[in-house]
Amino acid sequence: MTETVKPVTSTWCAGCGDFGVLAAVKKAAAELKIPPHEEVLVGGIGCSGGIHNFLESNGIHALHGRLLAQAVGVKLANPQLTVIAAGGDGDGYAIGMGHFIHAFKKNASILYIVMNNETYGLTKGQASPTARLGYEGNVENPFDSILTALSIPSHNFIARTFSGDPKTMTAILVEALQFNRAGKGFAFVEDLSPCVTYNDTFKEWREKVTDVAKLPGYDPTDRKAMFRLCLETMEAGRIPIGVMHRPSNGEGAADSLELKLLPDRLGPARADVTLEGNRAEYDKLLQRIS
Ligand SMILES: Cc1ncc(C[n+]2csc(CCOP(=O)(O)OP(=O)(O)O)c2C)c(N)n1
Ligand code: SF4
Ligand SMILES: [Mg+2]
Repeated sequence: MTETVKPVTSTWCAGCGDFGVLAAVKKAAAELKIPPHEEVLVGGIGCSGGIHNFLESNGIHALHGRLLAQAVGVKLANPQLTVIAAGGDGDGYAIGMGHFIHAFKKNASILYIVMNNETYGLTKGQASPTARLGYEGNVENPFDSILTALSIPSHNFIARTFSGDPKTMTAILVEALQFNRAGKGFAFVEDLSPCVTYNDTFKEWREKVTDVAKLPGYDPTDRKAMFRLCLETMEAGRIPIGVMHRPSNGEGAADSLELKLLPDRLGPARADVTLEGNRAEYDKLLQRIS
């Protein structure tokens, strides 16, 4: 390890929900014994997107809303790395919305954590795509990432957690990372992460969160059933949390992007690209074009 991967002191406000995510990512990586040099955090732009600076791992600060493109690129360069993209609701669901939707269908085995605080925290509290009606003059209906994720048929892992329940969050991140490390595809976890400075929803969310696993009809292998369960929970004024989708055993095996493009799991970062190692192919190419 070099000094470049040493964490710096956090710049987040005391009590920010993002601390819960930071702790859960650290615990999940420790539980799975992921060496820091084999983990890559790609952060978005926003308070949440700074998370890679506070962790002992490789990190990239991506362009606003473009962290998924970079995270997928890292995974395809070296599929043996554990790749986590992490950012905010503004980063992922506003400027990054196009990339967000495509990530589910691309299905690269990376984990995407969105710290949803229903506001643009870093730029001092403007309405984001998940902002409720009336927040800072917002007149638009809030966007729901879980309903959107459930509506895209692909072999993904989908969950929602709450920063006020770090134990469950750690367990869900462990499962998501295991899903990725087995090459099963894309894992999306939205964490409800209150911004205590511009939109302190801790108390309200603690009262409203509902673990879907405890509801009748819960079956995370059945998208249609989970869409209905989440929608009904929301219509009852509650916020569904928990694992919303996990493919049933064997379903979607070898459907991940890196397994389809690189079946030997050797991306360019690990493949032999020396002239000596590729002389025969190189000569063939020269013959073709000469
Ligand atoms: C291209 C571009 N547009 C706008 C901005 C200004 N900007 C910085 S962070 C941000 C939104 C942050 O909100 P969110 O992603 O929810 O993160 P949070 O701070 O709430 O964690 C915006 C609009 C920018 N940095 N770059
Ligand atoms: S402004 Fe909000 S989101 Fe940003 S660090 Fe402070 S509490 Fe967290
Ligand atoms: Mg935000």
